Amino acid sequence: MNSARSDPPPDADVNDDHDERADGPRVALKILVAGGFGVGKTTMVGAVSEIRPLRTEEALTEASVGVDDLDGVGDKTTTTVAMDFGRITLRDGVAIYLFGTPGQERFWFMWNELSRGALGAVVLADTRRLMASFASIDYFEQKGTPFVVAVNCFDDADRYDPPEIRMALDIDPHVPVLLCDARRTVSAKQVLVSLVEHALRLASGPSSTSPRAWRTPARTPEG
Ligand SMILES: Nc1nc2c(ncn2[C@@H]2O[C@H](COP(=O)(O)OP(=O)(O)OP(=O)(O)O)[C@@H](O)[C@H]2O)c(=O)[nH]1
Ligand SMILES: [Mg+2]
Repeated sequence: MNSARSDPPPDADVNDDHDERADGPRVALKILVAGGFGVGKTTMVGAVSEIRPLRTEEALTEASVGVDDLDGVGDKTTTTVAMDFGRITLRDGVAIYLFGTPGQERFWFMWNELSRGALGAVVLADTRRLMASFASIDYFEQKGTPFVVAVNCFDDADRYDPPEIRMALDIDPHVPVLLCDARRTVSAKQVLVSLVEHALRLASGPSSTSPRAWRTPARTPEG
């Protein structure tokens, strides 16, 4: 497997001027960027990372045909086979270590490894293929891991309001549903801040993330 480093995105200027770097961050958090195949996970990690992101992209080959659902992913030619890794330091001395998960079903076994010790997860979704993100939502619900759902607004996708997305994905009222552009640093960073705030709220209040018995379970890495 080739682990390729890629150039930082042109607008990856997050915290270039922050004061914490010399002393290191006071708090380090691990966050996952999950969601279905091709929803923009690698793009989001690259958009916010202040270091050159580690990527494990491999070419989509003929072997994918009939195995992976390639509908609606346009001219995508590569896929994450292990993980993405990036880091962002917030201004208050909080470093976030970002782990992007693989989206293809055959690499789901990585999710258990990657989710160990995570504060929470961003579940990215694409309104053209909402089903692709069901498994991630079920996975974090079952684990009791705090998560937010962030709809990556692709240019050629129909726009829906968060309440419509919440209903379509059958998401609990306490789970934040956001719209974002995974390519944009500011937008992606807002999603991360929302997740940290959500996780802190849950940690300071009574737990309400237990799985709902009546959701038809999707297949997940544990199921
Ligand atoms: N127009 C548009 N294209 C995007 C956006 N986000 C990602 N893309 C493109 O969509 C494709 C898929 O993005 P990736 O970031 O590789 O998706 P992924 O979720 O990591 O994919 P897997 O790891 O294969 O599951 C790439 O060609 C991106 O350039 C977006 O917000 N808008
Ligand atoms: Mg990827």
